[in-house]
Formats: sequence, C-alpha cells, structure tokens
Amino acid sequence: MALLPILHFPDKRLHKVAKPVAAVTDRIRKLAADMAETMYDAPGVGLAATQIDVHERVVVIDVSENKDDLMVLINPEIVSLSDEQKTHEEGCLSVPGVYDEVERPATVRVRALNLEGEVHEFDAEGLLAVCVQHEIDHLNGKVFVQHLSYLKQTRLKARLRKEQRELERA
Ligand code: K1U
Ligand code: ZN
Repeated sequence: MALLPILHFPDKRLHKVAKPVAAVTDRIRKLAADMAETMYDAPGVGLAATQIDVHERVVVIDVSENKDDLMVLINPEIVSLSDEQKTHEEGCLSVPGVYDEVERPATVRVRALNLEGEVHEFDAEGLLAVCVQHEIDHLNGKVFVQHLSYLKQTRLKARLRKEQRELERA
C-alpha cells in the first residue's frame, strides 16, 4: 500500500470531471487500498480519487467511530434524495483548516459498485449522507467551498494567495 499526495485548493486539477470505471480490476482494488490508507493517515472520513489526481470515479469513506467500517464506492450515483435539507459543518482534506456550514439534502439513496464489481444500493443519513454528497461533488470537479457565498469564496481565495506568498518568501 502507499500514501498518496493530496491536491490542495485552488489547484485546477480539483475541477476535472472523473471518468466512470469501466471494470473493477486489481488496479482499481490497489487504488482503493492506497486511497483508504491515505484517508486514515490524513486523517479524514472520506477521500475521492480526484483529490489524489486520479480522475476515475472511486471514493472511500469511513464515518465509524472506531475506523473499522471502510466503504469503497465505485461509480457512485445518487438515485434519490430527500426534499428535507440539513446544514452540516464540512471540512475538506483539499482545503486544510477551512470549515464551514453547507446545506444539502438530509438523506440520499446511493447506488455504487463494490470491490467485486457488484451493484449495491443503500440509504444514507447524517454524516454519511453529507460525506457521500461531498465526495461525489469531488468526482464532478466541485470543491465544498463552491457551495459558499461569493463573498466567502473571494475572501478565502485572497487568504490562500496571501498564505502562498508568505510561504514563498520564507
Ligand atoms: O473529501 C474530503 O476532503 C474528506 C473530508 C470529508 C468530509 C468531512 C466532513 C464533512 C463532509 C465531508 C474530511 O474527512 S475532512 C476531515 C474530517 O472531517 C475529520 C478528520 C478527522 C476525524 C474526523 C473528521
Ligand atoms: Zn473534500
């Protein structure tokens, strides 16, 4: 297994749309294992392949308390979502140190392939629902800060540019 470098916003590669996985092969199983190791090490509760500059539709998630319930979602799709919306504080391994409230559907039904290439469906609520939607956004080239107001995004970009200039001067 291997730890993989995570892209940081505003890297343009975070906005590429990932391609569907054509077949679940050993290469995809190795990618998922490396992504899981990277997510646990970060630490985080999810990771999309886009974040490690691989533009294929693979996501890993583990929202369990003991970090013993890994979910690997290949070609994940939201098949239905609730009208009810919920606001949750989100973070992102690609935007370290930034946390903000995002409103999303409270529950979603998800269809994905597993590591054996079989289709499975499940209902998600709470942090799992938030995380699945956040990771599918990554596969579609969307970073959670793009859900924030124009003013917040402008301030964040200015702050990140300033931090980058300071890093380059040091
Ligand atoms: O996709 C990512 O960047 C991972 C992200 C997932 C996420 C978290 C919270 C709400 C929505 C999506 C993270 O894992 S950020 C780090 C984090 O939340 C965390 C880190 C350590 C322990 C528990 C949570
Ligand atoms: Zn993220």
